[in-house]
Amino acid sequence: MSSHHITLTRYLIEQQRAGGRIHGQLRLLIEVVARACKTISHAVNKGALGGVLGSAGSQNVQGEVQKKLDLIANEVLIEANEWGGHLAAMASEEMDTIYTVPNRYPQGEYLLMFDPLDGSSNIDVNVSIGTIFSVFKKPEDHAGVTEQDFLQPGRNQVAAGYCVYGPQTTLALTVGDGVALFTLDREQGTFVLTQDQVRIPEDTREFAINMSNQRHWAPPVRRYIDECLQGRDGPRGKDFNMRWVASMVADVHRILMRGGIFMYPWDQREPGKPGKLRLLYEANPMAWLVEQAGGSATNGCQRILDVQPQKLHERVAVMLGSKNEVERVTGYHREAGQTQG
Ligand code: AHM
Ligand code: MG
Repeated sequence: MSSHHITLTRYLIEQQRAGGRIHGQLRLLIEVVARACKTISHAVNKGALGGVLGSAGSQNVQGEVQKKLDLIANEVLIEANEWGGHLAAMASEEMDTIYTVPNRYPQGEYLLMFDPLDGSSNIDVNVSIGTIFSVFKKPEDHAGVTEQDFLQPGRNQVAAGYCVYGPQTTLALTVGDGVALFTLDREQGTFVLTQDQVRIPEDTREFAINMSNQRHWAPPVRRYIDECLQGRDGPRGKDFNMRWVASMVADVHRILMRGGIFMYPWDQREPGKPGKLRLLYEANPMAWLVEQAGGSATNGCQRILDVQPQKLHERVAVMLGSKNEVERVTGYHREAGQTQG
């Protein structure tokens, strides 16, 4: 059968059969998340016609203005996931604290974390946005569920992915067996496998960073970007191209498809914050996807997946993508004696 006929359901059933890589409950969880992404995709597509654009007039716990679609996407994910019996609790970039599955539903053993609508600044201008998700198992040593249960290093993830709402709606998924991409077939209403075992080239001539922050960066990041900008006349001996969508999902998707390096480093605008992006909802799932596709992901000093979270909405510096470039910029941090990202 051609790969055009492998639906997400079939892919997951085959993963379940293949040495029990995933459990039936995890399969259900991933399918429910994918179904929620379909609903979000429809809302995104309707745009102004659906009355979903603009600000919701509220702020999240991190002080960011929430858009209507941020809240709609958050609701869709909660409603889809709370009743199935596969989850113990959820945490979201848009909620102050964890959301425990209500008592009226059975409690499962998984924890789901998500950024319901990533790239919020692009919602109203019709540029690609997405949903990012990450799944862990709840520690088994106690009953009930607490915020502490979510503070696990990213290497403990059992599933991670994103759905990008762009010209096509594409779901990227890993359950630890490489990265598979599924495209939403709108006529059929199903996600269809369109690429398996995605590989990120080890070398690249493309970087993604918000250059407007250049004057605030730390010396190792400045050095790396300065050398790229010098092109073939500089120490790198080759010209580089730059892309910045301002939607991490879209930037990471491009890197999965053709390579590149993405960076949102620490900068001195807010010296107390390690970076802009959130460890649990953004950095961890993307880092695992990138590693599963043969790339690397660090905070400049440490592998992202080894960072021990201290709090739910923790932020982290992010450098991910083509292996040799991520290793280079991480090496520049090491040479500069920087030991904390
Ligand atoms: P969000 O989750 O509130 O949308 O913020 C995260 C986004 C990322 O998708 C993107 O890489 C970054 O913020 C863009 O930031 P900036 O506007 O500083 O370029
Ligand atoms: Mg985000």
